[in-house]
Amino acid sequence: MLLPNILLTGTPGVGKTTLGKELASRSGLKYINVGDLAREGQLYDGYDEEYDCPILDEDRVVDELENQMSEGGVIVDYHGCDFFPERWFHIVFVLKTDNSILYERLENRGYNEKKLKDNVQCEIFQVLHEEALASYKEEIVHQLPSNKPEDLEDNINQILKWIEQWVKDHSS
Ligand code: DAT
Repeated sequence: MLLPNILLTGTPGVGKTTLGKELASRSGLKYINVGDLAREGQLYDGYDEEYDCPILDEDRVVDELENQMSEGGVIVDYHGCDFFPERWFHIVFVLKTDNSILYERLENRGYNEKKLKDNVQCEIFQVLHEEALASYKEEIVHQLPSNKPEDLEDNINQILKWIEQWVKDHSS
């Protein structure tokens, strides 16, 4: 059976991992967290002193994922989306969280003041939405609210329906 590939993107803390894992368990699609994949494979290219984090080696990440992506049925989670091949994804969801809620979530993660401010600004300026629109066809990019548990439930149900329809449309 042919299955679609889904990209979940958005500022850190908006709920990509929470949605991705739940969606995978309910749909049977495979969940891949690019941050975890990079950590496990040490797919890094240097270190960013300002943000105190390793720099992703985007080419190696793409190489690592290529085979699975061409098979289909993968949910990818990452707070960036401009370096993935456009052809990989059948749909792109950009999660959105209100500033005050996001601030609290990132504070709970123990982010320092600069990282907190930069990430909340990233959300205010809709950086990931712009990046998604610049990288994929407008008609496959959708924003999803991600503030409260009911949003999570709604998003899961909406995406499950979309997957079901996609599978129907692509079975012959
Ligand atoms: P991300 O993967 O985008 O960094 P996450 O899934 O780790 O985000 O979620 C960050 C925190 O927010 C985590 O404590 C779970 C919580 N959260 C996620 N989605 C939520 C929602 N719809 N309602 C309430 N809390 C949510």
